[in-house]
Amino acid sequence: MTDHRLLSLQAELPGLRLLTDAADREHYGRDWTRRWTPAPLAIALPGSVDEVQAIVRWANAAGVAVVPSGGRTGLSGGAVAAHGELVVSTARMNRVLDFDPIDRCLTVQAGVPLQRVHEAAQQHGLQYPVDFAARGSCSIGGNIATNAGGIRVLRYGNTRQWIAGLKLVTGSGALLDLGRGLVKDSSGYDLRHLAIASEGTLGIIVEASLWLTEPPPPTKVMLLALPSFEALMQVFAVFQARLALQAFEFFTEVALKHVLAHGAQVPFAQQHPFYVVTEFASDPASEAAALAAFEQCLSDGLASDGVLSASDAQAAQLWRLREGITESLAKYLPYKNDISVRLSAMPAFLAETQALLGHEYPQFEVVWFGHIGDGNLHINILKPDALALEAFVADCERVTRLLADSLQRHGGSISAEHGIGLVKKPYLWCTRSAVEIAAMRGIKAAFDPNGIMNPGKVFDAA
Ligand code: FAD
Ligand code: 2HG
Ligand code: ZN
Repeated sequence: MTDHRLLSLQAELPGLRLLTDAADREHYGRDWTRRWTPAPLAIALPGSVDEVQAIVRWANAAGVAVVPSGGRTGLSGGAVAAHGELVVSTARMNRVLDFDPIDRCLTVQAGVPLQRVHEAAQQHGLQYPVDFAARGSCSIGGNIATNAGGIRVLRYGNTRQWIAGLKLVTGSGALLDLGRGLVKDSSGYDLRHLAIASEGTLGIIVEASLWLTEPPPPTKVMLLALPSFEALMQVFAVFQARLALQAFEFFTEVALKHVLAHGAQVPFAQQHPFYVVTEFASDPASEAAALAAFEQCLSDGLASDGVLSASDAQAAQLWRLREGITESLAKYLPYKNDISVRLSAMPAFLAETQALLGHEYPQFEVVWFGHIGDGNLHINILKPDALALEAFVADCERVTRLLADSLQRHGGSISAEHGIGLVKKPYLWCTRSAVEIAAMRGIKAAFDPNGIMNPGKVFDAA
């Protein structure tokens, strides 16, 4: 290690774990996006809050930018370090610290993977209900920094709803203890909520207290085959009217083709253009209501086939058809859209977007899926092998500009759950007004006066 800045960091914190190998810099310098070439200065792996504070103070003095890094499963480039930044990984801050049965609150360090949070909640007879396919690798700090959603937002809400408190080392190195598990607190601005979805631009989340809830009821999963896109929201309305749903997700035949090629099992003898995975409590009343909803959809021509899970193993198989999509598409370097509109706007928005993408992307394979019950669509555009990444991205950005206009007209969001990062930064205007973006810049300046925290992510400095 010869860089004079790193020598000064090492001198200040002799016990700090620092990585500078090319392989480590490549590994820690990127998330699941593949558009940027990783080029961090080094990777720091602090083991304590004190070390995180000391690193941030050093970074201010040395003028080195800091990229907070969790599991790097992000899909928006938020954890990318491509300009000589110091990556601060929470990988070693991975302990469950406390559980309070009266508050039903689990306190963990930021680097704890989501799946470990699930397991810890279960050990106490409770549940942490935010869940999605990256559970084994993503960190709770990253979940908070992106306000992650997932497959049960319909029933339980997204990460924001479950954060009882968090500790944040701000861009100036101060330690803030926010929320503190209080159910009620009207003492001014709730800074905890500024840290949620801040994507590492205000500071580093080092600890979180999570509200836990009753364990989920035993559930059943139903897979429905649909004849048309137009049927999607109508099927949702039929099911919602008859029973409480835990999840309502959709995908297309094109998505199914990729998950099957990736090892999942064929669900129906025939192919269908659209599919829905829905989950509900397996009590007799809910099951009867779900079957009645299915019958109604069949007789109204809204569904063409369906299967109800007969075991947990079959339920997992059906879930895999939806949850395996992202991994099955990764090799095509997809351009990802993660957009949302209000449910009431969805039918008109769906029709418009289908027409827009059909017109603008005749040459690319377009894969639709997502959390339709939350008004959240994931539309992945697959890069043809023969096309260079730059040309592919340029064409996708041209179309995203049109999509952003449409989102603005429909009052939607350019990022429902993955965050803005680098990928969606050019389109923030379609969801946030100029005044809001100016307010965000002001908030950043208050937390991070020297602009060292994840610069260039979400929005550019003024
Ligand atoms: P990272 O990728 O490491 O970082 C994400 C952002 O948070 C970056 O801006 C980073 O700087 C910042 N950050 C990380 N840790 C901290 C910290 N301690 N303090 C401050 N900032 C920090 N997302 C969903 O919302 N719903 C889904 O259903 C979903 N499914 C997915 C499925 C797959 C297969 C994959 C690969 C990803 C999926 N994601 C999903 C996206 C991703 O998993 C989430 O965004 C997740 O919350 C990121 O967590 P992470 O620890 O990997 O964060
Ligand atoms: C999901 O819902 C994730 O599966 C990933 O949010 C979406 O890969 C995507 O575009
Ligand atoms: Zn999603």
